[in-house]
Amino acid sequence: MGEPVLYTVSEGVCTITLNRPERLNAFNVEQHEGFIGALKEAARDPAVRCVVITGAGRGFCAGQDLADIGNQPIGQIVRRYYNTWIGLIRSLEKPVLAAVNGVAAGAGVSLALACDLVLMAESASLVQAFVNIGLVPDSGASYFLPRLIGYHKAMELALFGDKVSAAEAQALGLCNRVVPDEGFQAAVADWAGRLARGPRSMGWIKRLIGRGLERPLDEVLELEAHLQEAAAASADAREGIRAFSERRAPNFTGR
Ligand code: T3D
Repeated sequence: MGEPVLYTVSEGVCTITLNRPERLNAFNVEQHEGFIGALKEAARDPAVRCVVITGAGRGFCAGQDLADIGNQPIGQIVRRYYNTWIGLIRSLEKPVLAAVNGVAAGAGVSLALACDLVLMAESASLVQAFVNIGLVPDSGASYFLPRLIGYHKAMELALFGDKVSAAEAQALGLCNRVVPDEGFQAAVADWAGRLARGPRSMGWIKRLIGRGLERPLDEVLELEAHLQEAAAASADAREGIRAFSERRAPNFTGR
């Protein structure tokens, strides 16, 4: 068995691959630790301009490894690992793209929903599997689901635990795009490349849209003013405005 998490950086795109394909990339402690380390490194490394999270083999992530459950108190595992990586994805000031190459279940769905953009391969699917084994949604599922699709649909998925096809996920608003399997890697590379060539303000846009969901209008207006000052002072904003007046495409550097 190889490393449970693979990490590469190329042309500004960091790709983090969950790599336990024989278990559909379900999380054990080693995979949690590798994933948390990878997210911290992606946040720290200035060469990383966007992050792609995907799975090896035919699955994206099947949530908790059920062969590994019960070795530690569940609340402790959820707080120490799942909650930590969900927080890291949300606070990472770089766009994070979930490339859902195959089935996602339980916390694997939460992982996709925590990302900023979600691309699904046509054959991929999502399963709110918690109820099927007598558990409750975790890793932010109860936060993301009703916000994305409303209370009743969230309840339907969470109470019945049925498989949702990629096409249905898109119709519900659980992913941005569905791509035919054969074109999936190219579509992921296209979006990741665009994000990696984007300006520094992309990270601040992520912070703003996230706060816009949660905070009252007056606070968000103030945060917009504050971050607009920061954005306007960035090298990328200077380049963007110069490029506009020179009628050419901007060359952003992420600073
Ligand atoms: O512990 C805590 O801290 C609590 C935290 C909980 C967070 C959670 O995520 S709870 C939810 C855990 N996940 C599940 O309940 C999902 C279980 N898996 C499934 O329901 C199905 O496998 C799928 C719907 C994901 C895929 O179905 P299918 O038919 O495409 O594949 P399969 O044949 O069921 O699975 C393929 C293999 O992966 C199989 O192994 P085998 O027989 O080839 O040796 C299967 O056992 C293994 N596998 C799939 N999911 C898991 C798993 N092994 C361990 N843990 C899994 N979650």
